[in-house]
Amino acid sequence: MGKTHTKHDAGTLSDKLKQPPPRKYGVFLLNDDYTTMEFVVEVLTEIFMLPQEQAVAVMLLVHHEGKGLCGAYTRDIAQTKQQQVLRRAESEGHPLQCTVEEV
Ligand code: TYC
Repeated sequence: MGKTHTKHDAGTLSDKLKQPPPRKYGVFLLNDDYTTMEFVVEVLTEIFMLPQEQAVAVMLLVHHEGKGLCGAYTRDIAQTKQQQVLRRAESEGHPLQCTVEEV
């Protein structure tokens, strides 16, 4: 490891290849009786960048099963997506809940 690189700093490609792959965190939406289907589809297309058809499929899965995976990311990105969902839901008056867990 070069002198400017710490234990956690995979500076070069060769350093990076020696590191374990980054852990992945899933962002999940939870069902409720009040959030509109339209709003959930909007969240899935605009925050998780799903195509419309896939967004509708995930929304319906959450509606029927109670919980569904929107995407898997590094921890920082997963937590940012969760905050974006919660902030948008609260500002538009929806009780939509969103969780992050290691997958
Ligand atoms: N169950 C909601 C309804 O019938 C729709 C919904 C789907 C809400 C997914 C939240 O994560 C959710 N309006």
